[in-house]
Amino acid sequence: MPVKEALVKKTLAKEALLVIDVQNDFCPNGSLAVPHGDAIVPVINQLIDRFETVILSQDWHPAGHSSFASSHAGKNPMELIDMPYGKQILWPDHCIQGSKGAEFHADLNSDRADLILRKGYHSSIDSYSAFQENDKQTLTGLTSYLKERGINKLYLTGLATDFCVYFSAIDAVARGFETLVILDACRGINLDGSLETALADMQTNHIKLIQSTDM
Ligand code: VGL
Ligand code: ZN
Repeated sequence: MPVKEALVKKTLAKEALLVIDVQNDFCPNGSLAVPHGDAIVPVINQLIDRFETVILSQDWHPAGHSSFASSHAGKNPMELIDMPYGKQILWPDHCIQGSKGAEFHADLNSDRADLILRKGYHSSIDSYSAFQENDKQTLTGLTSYLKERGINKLYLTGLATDFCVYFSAIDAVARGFETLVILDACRGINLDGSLETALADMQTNHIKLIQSTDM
């Protein structure tokens, strides 16, 4: 790359590391355990050391949340239901506000986070994305936060690749952020091929899929 172009690129890119939902309930022994979810913690900690701006999201549901199968008589986890905003997968109870399961993994270095963004706190709407809830209308405020700070490039990590990381990445790119997903710093749930679908859809949407070892 010519020197001038390199300089322009450097001045224009203001980056942030976004760490999605690295919480006990998504790790082994958690109520919605993602296979090997805890394996990403050391990878993310190394990345945190390299970024000036670090933002963590935290899935944060009230007890009895509408995304829990236990809130719907006769329904089991992983079944689909119709919500006013569309189809919703029902999950085991997870990440209940103030519970041990909702805490970040004990080894995650959360000290350097500028922002801890909680989501999923409205009883009747789930929120996979860190930008907007599943009704695709209710905003979390993250877009404004990032734009006010002049951040235009996002590196996504965390859990789960095919749900909260995926929806956050799709919403990020739709809002004009240059969006990269660091695959070895993510793990997926993979429900009926959801991981493969999510990876393909991210590529279609010009989200770069990279490895931390290539950075
Ligand atoms: C998530 C399902 C339900 C996630 C959160 O963080 O990917 N998945 N709530
Ligand atoms: Zn959740």
